[in-house]
Amino acid sequence: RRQKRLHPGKSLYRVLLDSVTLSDENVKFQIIHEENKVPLQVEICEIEGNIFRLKIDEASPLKARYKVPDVLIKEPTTHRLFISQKEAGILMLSSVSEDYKLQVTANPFQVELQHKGETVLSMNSNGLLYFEHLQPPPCDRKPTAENKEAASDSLKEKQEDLGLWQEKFGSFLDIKAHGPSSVGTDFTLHGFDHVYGIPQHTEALLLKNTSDGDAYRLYNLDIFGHKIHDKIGIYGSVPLLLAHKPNRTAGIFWLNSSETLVDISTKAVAEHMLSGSAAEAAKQRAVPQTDVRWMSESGIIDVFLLMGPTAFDVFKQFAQLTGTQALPPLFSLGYHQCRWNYEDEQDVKAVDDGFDEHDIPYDVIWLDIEHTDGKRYFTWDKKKFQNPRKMQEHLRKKKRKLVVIVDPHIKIDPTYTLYSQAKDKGYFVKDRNGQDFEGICWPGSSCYLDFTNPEVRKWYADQFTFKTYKGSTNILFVWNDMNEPSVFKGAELTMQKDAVHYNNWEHREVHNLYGFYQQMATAEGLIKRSSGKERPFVLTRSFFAGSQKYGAVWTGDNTAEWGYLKISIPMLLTISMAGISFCGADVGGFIGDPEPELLVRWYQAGAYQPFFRGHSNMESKRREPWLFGEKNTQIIREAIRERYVLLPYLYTLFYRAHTAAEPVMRPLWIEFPGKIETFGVENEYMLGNALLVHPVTEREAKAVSVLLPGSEEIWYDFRKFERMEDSGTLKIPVTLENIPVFQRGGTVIPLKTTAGKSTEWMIDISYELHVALDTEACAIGELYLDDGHSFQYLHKKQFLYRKFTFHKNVLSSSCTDESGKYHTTCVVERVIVLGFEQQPTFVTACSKDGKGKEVVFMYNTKTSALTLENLALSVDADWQIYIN
Ligand code: MIG
Repeated sequence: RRQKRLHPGKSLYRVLLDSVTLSDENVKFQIIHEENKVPLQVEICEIEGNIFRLKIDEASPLKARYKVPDVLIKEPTTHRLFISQKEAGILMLSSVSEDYKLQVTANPFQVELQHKGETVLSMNSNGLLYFEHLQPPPCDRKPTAENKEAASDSLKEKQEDLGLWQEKFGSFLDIKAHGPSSVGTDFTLHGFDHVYGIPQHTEALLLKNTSDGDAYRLYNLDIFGHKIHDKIGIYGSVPLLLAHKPNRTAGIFWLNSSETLVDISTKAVAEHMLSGSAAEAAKQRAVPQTDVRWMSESGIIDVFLLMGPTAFDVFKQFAQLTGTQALPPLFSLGYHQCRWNYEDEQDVKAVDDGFDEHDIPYDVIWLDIEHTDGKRYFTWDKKKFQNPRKMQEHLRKKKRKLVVIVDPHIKIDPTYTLYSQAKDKGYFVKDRNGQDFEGICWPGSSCYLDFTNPEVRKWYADQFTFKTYKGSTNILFVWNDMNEPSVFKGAELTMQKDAVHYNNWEHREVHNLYGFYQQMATAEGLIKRSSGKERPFVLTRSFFAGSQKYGAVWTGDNTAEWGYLKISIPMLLTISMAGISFCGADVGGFIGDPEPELLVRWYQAGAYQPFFRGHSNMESKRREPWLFGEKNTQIIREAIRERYVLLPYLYTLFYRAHTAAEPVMRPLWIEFPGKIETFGVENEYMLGNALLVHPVTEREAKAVSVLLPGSEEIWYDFRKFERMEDSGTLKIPVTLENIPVFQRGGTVIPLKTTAGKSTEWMIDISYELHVALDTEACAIGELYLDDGHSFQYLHKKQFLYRKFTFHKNVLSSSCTDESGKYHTTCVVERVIVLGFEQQPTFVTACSKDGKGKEVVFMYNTKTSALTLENLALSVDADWQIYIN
């Protein structure tokens, strides 16, 4: 409200050019506000890899302001900037390469970032830089004339209205011990009219223009039954915005963990063309422009400008700052069966058996809050789970895993060791009076662990050791819920902003980081219990920039309605673009009961999304995949089996996400950055660079309209292998059996030849390659392989990273990373070449020993698919197949 009183116009900030200093790390100078005269310190630096950082803090604040810790993986490596001009009110900074220039205008203060003469973005060009300097509370102030006036009644009332020192929210009073401390500024993205990112909202892929009062909000909240198309923040926040135009992608990463609002306005501005003749000089061209205004409740301005120039560069730049996706254990890419709740050991066993009886693969069964002794996490309900170890041994024999829920609130109960220990050690968040903050949650009155404290995180991590966590085994993994944090009867169902954390920071400063820290501590705990050997799996509901390092996220309590299936696609794409590849939505919809058709469609979509879990609410009817009649069971089985067969490809994509920050699930525009028709597409997406997936999100659909982008591309039906006649928008007939999936020409996809009961049952199953030829009759693809669960790939380089190339009718398998070694007896059994123009006469395979072997083949003249059978070519060796 206070920031919104500042309207676009001339900024009152001006640069004190005398204060400019230059070092290897940065350029510093002060700016001053014409009215309040409070100097701010500006720091600009160039970070390796086309990133610029701009920090603004008070030059001498009353006390230190909050600077987000632990999100950047390291202090970024900087390049020295050069001052190329400092006169006439302009400070010109150049990068070493001189490709980038930062033009700082002194009065009013503005920064313009140019790349090879093109202005990409500018800051404060709308004059919305806003910075509330810390002040002593009114009662401490010396009675100057100004303050006397401020104390006068009418003004006091006005201040209260603006919530400077306290603010009411319903029946809650937020006392702001440190007074107003809001910060904000605007950016103009020149030539851009497509912007994305800043999850999490139940919103469209393309960010919309906001008007007064409907800014995108970044404030982690537990909103049960959240609405669709709403800009209120839910569960998690990543303050990263991407902007795209055909020849460039850029990103703005606003590193601030307090409540943040983002206003967006896209418009066309008239650009005068430079030209000779007077008549032509009058010509104007409409150039798009997007203005983005960031407003945070507290902290400092610390913003990273990610200059791309491609989307993949932006992803790398963001990962360079916040880390890449953790490589998931392979089992976690299988199917997960969850429910609130699987009641007891018998129920778990019966559901597990049900999957085998119905021949449906799955990897993990989940236990929700009812498995505990009265919502005391790390314990078991002694009646329902009398022998949890035995239950886990049973699952282990079936080569399956267990995930249990562990929430951050701790039941107030002196006989509960976790509570009494944490209480004694002072590990809970405090209220404004210094007492342990008490809130109501599942267990009743609860306290909240202060995960912002490193000592608390260490202690928490230690709770996961097998000795301490009674009844846990190494097939048990963890789910962190309610970590926004959710506080029943709290303001907006979360913790009061004046609660106090480690080092005396108020909750308002750290709010959006709370869940990030819990997942961090949990993941560390799981790694620790295995003495650093095993990869953790932790699912979290709340997240922040960098959460990708710790595991997976899901989109929370969606509803069993078609609209929620539909919106899950842009929601997952947005989370993926914000660095978190391992994401999913509850299959079936959490709240309510899906009609069977919706459930089937949801399984079909989920099978082609990164995190694949069926889940349902306590009040929902049972929903195991075999409860909806033989036909639906059959279709769901098929969808899940397709997922399992596809795992080699998916795992390889996760390796790429882990090592090269490429999102697993990606919007079309990232793969086709020059094709404007893809920029807003959100009803289909790419899985890696090879598969285009179009979930069916309408009831009784007979056909869907699919965009196959790129006039120079060839697309193949993923299941029937036939080449699509055309690219462009096609009407594709659909049945309930499956959803449209296409393979892009020029790619090779590794698959398993069949599915097994779980990922662990599939280790020895042989591989199949789908080689889809492009217009040049070429294709290329990869396979990444390791033990699927340990860190040996990292510490001992125990992995295989293979490349498959098809060129001039030769398919070759070669090594992409010689440093990796991993022994497998697995073979490539079958190869299917799609789009092979004519029937071959003979085919030979040559492995390393040089011996050629004739290959059995089948050629389908109708689809032009060539199938090579019984190959038995080692996965870990070089070989070639010659087609004549
Ligand atoms: O408000 O633990 O989003 O997945 O089943 C309900 C019970 C609390 C919310 C989670 C949901 C979970 C449920 N939890």
